[in-house]
Amino acid sequence: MQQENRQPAFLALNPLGRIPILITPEIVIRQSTSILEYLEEKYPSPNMLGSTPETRDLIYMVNECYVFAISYFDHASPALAARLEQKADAATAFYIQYRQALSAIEQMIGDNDFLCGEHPTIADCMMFASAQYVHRLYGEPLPIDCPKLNAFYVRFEQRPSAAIPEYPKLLQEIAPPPSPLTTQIDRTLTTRNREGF
Ligand SMILES: N[C@@H](CCC(=O)N[C@@H](CS)C(=O)NCC(=O)O)C(=O)O
Repeated sequence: MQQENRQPAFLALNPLGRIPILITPEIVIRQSTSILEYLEEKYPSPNMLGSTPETRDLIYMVNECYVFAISYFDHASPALAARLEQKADAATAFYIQYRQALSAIEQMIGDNDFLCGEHPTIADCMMFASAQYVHRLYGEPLPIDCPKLNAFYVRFEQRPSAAIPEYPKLLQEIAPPPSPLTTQIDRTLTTRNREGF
């Protein structure tokens, strides 16, 4: 990888060295949620921001869920080992939090076409894009104990806007196989669930 996001020119724009980043002649935005909010405010019709506390709660839950997922991969993925000191304990802790957040989302959603009801919101964009990234890049599908989220994923994947002709080869090359760590944690979570965790 070129690691362009670690070069001084990029770090001057975002000291965290993270993507995505939106650069317009007027503004630089460095967080995926605020990028979506900016685009929605610029192109407000149809309204995808949602106006209820429930919608906002779900949007922030989805965001948090994938911060846990990203943090898990930061500590678990061999592809990222050169970038930070990886700790197996941190990987385990973040993976458990990721799975707990997925369970919370599973409980917050219904069986409608979209996560917040009959109309799409940015919660759908964030949830699908993040789940696809975790699935296609890191080989981790959504867990089977989240049937509503899985059904949402399959539905949303059919939408023309969600189609990717081919997953970028470079990304496929850096994707590690599903890690034994995950299997081990899955076993622990299943046992805990049985015991009322
Ligand atoms: N909270 C940030 C998270 C951004 C983030 O962690 N991006 C990851 C990819 S999804 C990244 O830049 N990884 C590459 C790296 O750290 O070098 C957001 O939602 O935009």
